[in-house]
Formats: sequence, structure tokens, C-alpha cells
Amino acid sequence: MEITIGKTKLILKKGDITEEDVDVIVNAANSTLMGGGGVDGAIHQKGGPAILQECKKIRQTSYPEGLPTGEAVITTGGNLKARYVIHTVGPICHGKFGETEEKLLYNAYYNSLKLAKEKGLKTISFPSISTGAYRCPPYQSAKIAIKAVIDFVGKEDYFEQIRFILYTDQMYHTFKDALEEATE
Ligand code: AR6
Repeated sequence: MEITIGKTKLILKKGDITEEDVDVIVNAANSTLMGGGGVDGAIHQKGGPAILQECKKIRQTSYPEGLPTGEAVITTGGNLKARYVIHTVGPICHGKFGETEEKLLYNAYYNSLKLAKEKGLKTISFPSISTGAYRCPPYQSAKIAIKAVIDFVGKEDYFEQIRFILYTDQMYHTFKDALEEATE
């Protein structure tokens, strides 16, 4: 599914984010920035050690206590097709999705977009942050993801493409429903 807002194409696609040929892909990381499972594990595995090396440097120089939830940092894309990876940390929900979790998830998307723009990057792909190991509810999370993107584009018509790369059919349809609801 694809819609255009201003000059930005907003694309929903089923797939594997590590295959994306865009300026930057976003990683659903954890505060340690030292890698993990899920999409984080797949990105480090395919991108190679250069990504972890830069993450370690960022930890040492800027975030010795870890990257706070909702914030975002950027590294090389290493061996990936994408030139860069933005690492952000979504909230840990374990089923609970109150105002705090909503805001933190919103920030994770919004701050990633802000950082990509600061770096002059025009095409960006997101996974569905926090809906795997962190167990935030898919539909509510999709609504927040789409709200953050639409809010950003409403303020700054800057990106060429913003893509959501959804790993399963079910998540693709969840995002499609949320996007249709947001734009009808
Ligand atoms: N491409 C696109 N989406 C993917 C891929 C992929 N290759 N692999 C998984 N997903 P998760 P979280 C989807 O658990 O919930 C890690 O250990 C997956 O189906 O990767 O934010 C980190 O180190 C799900 O919908 O991230 C943290 O400790 C979505 O990506 C923790 O998990 C997010 O699932 C972060 O948990």
C-alpha cells in the first residue's frame, strides 16, 4: 500500500528490513546498543561488526548509562544496502500500553525521523518497533507509528519515502488498517 502526503511517499510493505535499499533503516534496539534478537539481531548479523563498533563508541562517548527509551542515534550501515542505521529504543510494554508507553513509542519514531533529516537522508525504512520482544499491542502501536509519521510530514515535507517494512502478513494488515483509519 502506498499513499502520498505532500511530496512524501508513505509505503507499507511486507518484507525483511535488512534487504532495504534506502538511505537509512531503523533498528528496534535496546538501551545497551549491544545487539540482541529480533530485528536488532538480523541487522547486526547482516551489517557486520562495523555497526557494533560504532555503537560501542556512542555508548562510551555519549550514553555510558545506555540510550534512553525514545531517543535515537545513527551508525554506518556496514555491509547492508542501506547506508546508515538509526538505532532507537521503544518502550517495554508486556501488554500494558498507557500514556507513557504511547509517548515513548511516538518519540522513538519521531526522533528517528528528526535525526535522519539532520543527516540529510531522504529515504527511510522502519520496522514495527516494540511489537516483538517488547510486546506492545500491534494495532495501538501501528496507530502511534502512523501518527508520528503523519505529524512529522505535516510539519516538514522533507522525505522522499518513508516505508514501514512489516515482517508478517498479520502485521502488514494491522498497519494497513491503521493507515486507512488515519487517512479516511
Ligand atoms: N525485518 C522487519 N521486521 C522484523 C524483522 C526483519 N528482519 N525481524 C523481526 N521483525 P523485535 P522489539 C519484526 O523483537 O519488540 C531485541 O532483542 C518483528 O516481527 O525485533 O522492539 C532488541 O535487542 C516485530 O514485529 O523488537 C531488544 O532487546 C518487530 O520487528 C528487543 O528485541 C519488532 O520486534 C526490542 O524489542
